[in-house]
Amino acid sequence: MNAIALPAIEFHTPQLIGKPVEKLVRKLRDVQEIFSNRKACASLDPETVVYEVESWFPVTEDTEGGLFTGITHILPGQVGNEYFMTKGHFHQIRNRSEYYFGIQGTGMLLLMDEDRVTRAEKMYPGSIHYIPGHTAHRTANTGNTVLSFGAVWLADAGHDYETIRQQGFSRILINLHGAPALVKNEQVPE
Ligand code: PAN
Ligand code: ZN
Repeated sequence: MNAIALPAIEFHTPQLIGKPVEKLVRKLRDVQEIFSNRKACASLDPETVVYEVESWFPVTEDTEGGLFTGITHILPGQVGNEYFMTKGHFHQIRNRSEYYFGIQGTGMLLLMDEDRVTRAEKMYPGSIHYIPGHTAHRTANTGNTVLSFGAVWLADAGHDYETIRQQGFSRILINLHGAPALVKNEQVPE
């Protein structure tokens, strides 16, 4: 008879638990350059946690066809009128796609193609988002509570943060009179 085992990992909303989950904490001091308003950023405590990522890597990064999973938790907050958000990236292997799914809280997923056309999708518990290849992705917490979302991506995708660090997104998400608005990023070329 075959042994029946518990799965290797469990989904305990909203946390990934079990071995060997790896946890990454991004504080304001780690991500300060992603925010447009540097002055507002400098007035906040650099030790403020902006987001945390819990990931499970069941195979090595060079495993073609392998999958990784993780949960990101973005704290509520703003730098000036810009919501707390992730660094954002293209995948190193550009055609690698990804799924995101909303677990708790509300937010927005920014998607920018290689022609720098940016759109946004609302995130909420139960929302599912297909991120096509060749598309940079960044998430922002637009609510007053923690935004948690799951992700599933290809193990060999890799993360290219440098392109976004240099060129930014063509649009930024700001709190305009109490509601999220996707507006032109004046600090980068169109
Ligand atoms: C996600 C992201 C996570 C954090 O797991 O890595 O939300 O965002 P940054 O990596 O942009 O800081 C994912 O998209 N993986 O591919
Ligand atoms: Zn990704």
